Amino acid sequence: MNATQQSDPAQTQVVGACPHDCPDTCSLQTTVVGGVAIKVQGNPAHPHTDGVLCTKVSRYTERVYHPERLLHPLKRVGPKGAGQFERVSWDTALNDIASRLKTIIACEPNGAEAILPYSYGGTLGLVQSDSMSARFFHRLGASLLDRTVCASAGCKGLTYTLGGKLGMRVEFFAESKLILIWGSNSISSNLHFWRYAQEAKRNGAKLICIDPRRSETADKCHEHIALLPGTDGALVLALMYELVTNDWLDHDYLAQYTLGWDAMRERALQWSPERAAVVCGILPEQIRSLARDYGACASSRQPTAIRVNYGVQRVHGGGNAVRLIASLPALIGAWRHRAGGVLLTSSGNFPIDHDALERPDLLGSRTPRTINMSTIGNDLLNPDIKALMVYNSNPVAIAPESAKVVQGFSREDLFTVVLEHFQTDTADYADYVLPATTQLEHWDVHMSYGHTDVLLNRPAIAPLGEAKPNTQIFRELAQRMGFVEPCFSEDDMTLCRMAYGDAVDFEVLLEEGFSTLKTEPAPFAQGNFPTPSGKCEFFSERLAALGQDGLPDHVPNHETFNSSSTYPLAMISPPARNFLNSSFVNVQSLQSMEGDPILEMHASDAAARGIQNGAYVRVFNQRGEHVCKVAISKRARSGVVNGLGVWWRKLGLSGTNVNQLTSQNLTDMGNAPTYYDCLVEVEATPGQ
Ligand SMILES: Nc1nc2c(c(=O)[nH]1)N[C@H]1C(S)=C(S)[C@@H](COP(=O)(O)OP(=O)(O)OC[C@H]3O[C@@H](n4cnc5c(=O)[nH]c(N)nc54)[C@H](O)[C@@H]3O)O[C@H]1N2
Ligand SMILES: Nc1nc2c(c(=O)[nH]1)N[C@H]1C(S)=C(S)[C@@H](COP(=O)(O)OP(=O)(O)OC[C@H]3O[C@@H](n4cnc5c(=O)[nH]c(N)nc54)[C@H](O)[C@@H]3O)O[C@H]1N2
Ligand code: SF4
Ligand SMILES: [Mo]
Repeated sequence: MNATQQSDPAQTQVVGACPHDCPDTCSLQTTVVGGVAIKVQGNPAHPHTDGVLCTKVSRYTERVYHPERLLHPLKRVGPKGAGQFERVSWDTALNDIASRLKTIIACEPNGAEAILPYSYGGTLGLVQSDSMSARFFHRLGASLLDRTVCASAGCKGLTYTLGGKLGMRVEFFAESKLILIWGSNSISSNLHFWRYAQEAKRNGAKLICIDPRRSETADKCHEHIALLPGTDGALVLALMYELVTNDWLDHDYLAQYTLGWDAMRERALQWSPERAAVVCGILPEQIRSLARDYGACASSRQPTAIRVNYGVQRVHGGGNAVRLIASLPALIGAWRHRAGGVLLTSSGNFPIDHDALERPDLLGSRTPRTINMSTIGNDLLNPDIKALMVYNSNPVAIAPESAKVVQGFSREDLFTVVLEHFQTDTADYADYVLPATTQLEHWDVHMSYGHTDVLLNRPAIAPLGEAKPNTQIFRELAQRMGFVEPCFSEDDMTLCRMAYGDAVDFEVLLEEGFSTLKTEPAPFAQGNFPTPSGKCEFFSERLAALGQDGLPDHVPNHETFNSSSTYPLAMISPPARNFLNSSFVNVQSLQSMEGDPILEMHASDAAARGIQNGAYVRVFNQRGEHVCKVAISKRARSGVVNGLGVWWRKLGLSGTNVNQLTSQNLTDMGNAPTYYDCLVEVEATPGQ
């Protein structure tokens, strides 16, 4: 089918791409009647999507035509946070924003560095995320943002060990005989991988889930290992111990294609299953059995695969945990088979021309400071940040340690502009809120971090109200700032073509809507790791040169689980299935499916506190408190509570969400947040 097809003249099918921060990057097919999108479905012609979308995006029209969609620029008229705004024209808003920015630049000793962009994964489109916006901020000389809030610990770990953000191709999981699903609730957050895993299961594969939570995915696996959060490193070291002591190793692979094996083996031999079991809160026999399954591959040459996801790296030792997990396939030579190895992210395959899109050359000789988005709570306490421009993100809801974040956003001397679809928790603190288009209303081009296809998004409908694409908003602001460089007048189609340059045939994208990158089926079958040594690096010279441990190790949590401490429960806050981070929380049908903000709790932990199923509880620690409804459930193991996230604060039970409790402590690598490294106590609220 053509990317835009009209069989019935009144009805058009438009092929697009899902913009959300999800590894699946589905191909969308939108049915448009009389200029109105009536249905968004999965494109049956795109193999990974296979005609299926998740529940959230199959309701995308509810989000696009939501009665509370922002359709006009707004100016704040009440106190920050109160959400009182009045409608203004685009001219008024943009002229005022430009003049405020000019004043800040002129008054500040550090000029434009007082301006900070803040953006993340509202859309993963290469054009609507960082093209015109990046050019604008580079031209200004604004502070740079370190975009660490999700994946940087794991990506660093993966890159030190394998050399890049690379791994198995997702479709080959269908041929694997053993799949470890590690820190991933795939049914909820990586549905189209799960479909390949199901195919493998039907062909006799064994599926083992490693996750503190008994997730929907764990329910459907053959085995579930419910370790304590942040103890994956200890588990891997003990697996290595078992692989070594039983000689379930591919000696040839280790000798030819790895670096630092002798030292790695010595370290692993410090970790008997008994020792690791105490740290992980599981039984030694569970570790032995997992090692037997994994090691069986070395002798039988059966393809053995690991789907590790970002859930393992939101703790202090997240980078080291990913280094250790990514090392495992080399021990048994799993990389020899295309259906063996590990996949965390496939994003390193995409030949994106970031320099053309983002134009860092516009900085000239200036070297602005870099601000870490994960510590925005602390960063904003610095009065040197005078203006904040937020797009594609909802930091007041998603950043850790919300009390500090709210305090920063409340600063009277901070000028805040938010580009949004909705009046989010963050938009409530804006001086100006600017209405942005959704994926059905703009052009974009996409990569994926879960498969290897490039996708094009065609607009299906005209922009609603006065909404404009992010690119257009920054173009118009650039004009008002007096930026005359030709790159500020390039249109979205030019930017779409520029994203991959000659590396991808744009005509194929226009015709089909997607195009598959050519990659090696078994990229590391004969080494060829893109590391400095060309080998899988157990030992990293690059880390050692930074004064760090060159070998991966188990790095304990900042907030180590201890049943006798003041805060004796470990809280993790993985995604609620029907939300995507804080997106979709305001879509009524999806919110109804989730009900209230839920805290899953093991029966023994609830009983010890006199808490009944369905009770409203106070979850608290030294950083704050948050009210949730308790679900006494087998999904929680003892000692761990699961606060399903990420609600809008104002739609929760107490005007807060789980991030009221999380800390701004960072990971061992990548300066990322440690959302799942968080101790709390729980008590029934009065009257329960
Ligand atoms: N429905 C839905 N889908 C999503 C998202 C969403 O919010 N909702 N978010 C999207 C985003 S931004 C991302 S980054 C991706 C990936 O998002 P991920 O963060 O990988 O999310 P999950 O797949 O839920 O996997 C996290 C799993 O890790 C488990 N976990 C927590 N701590 C640990 C630990 O210390 N060790 C181990 N082994 N497991 C742990 C949690 O219980 C959970 O089941 O998903 C994307 N997809
Ligand atoms: N406690 C806890 N906190 C977490 C996590 C967790 O597991 N637990 N997960 C973390 C992770 S993995 C991530 S990735 C972050 C995600 O954090 P964010 O990237 O901030 O994601 P969202 O909360 O979905 O907010 C995205 C916002 O962008 C807006 N948006 C979408 N498209 C566009 C557009 O085209 N233009 C503009 N201007 N706006 C648009 C949406 O309306 C939405 O409000 O959250 C992190 N926070
Ligand atoms: S599964 Fe992921 S990529 Fe596919 S429609 Fe849902 S959110 Fe989008
Ligand atoms: Mo994420």
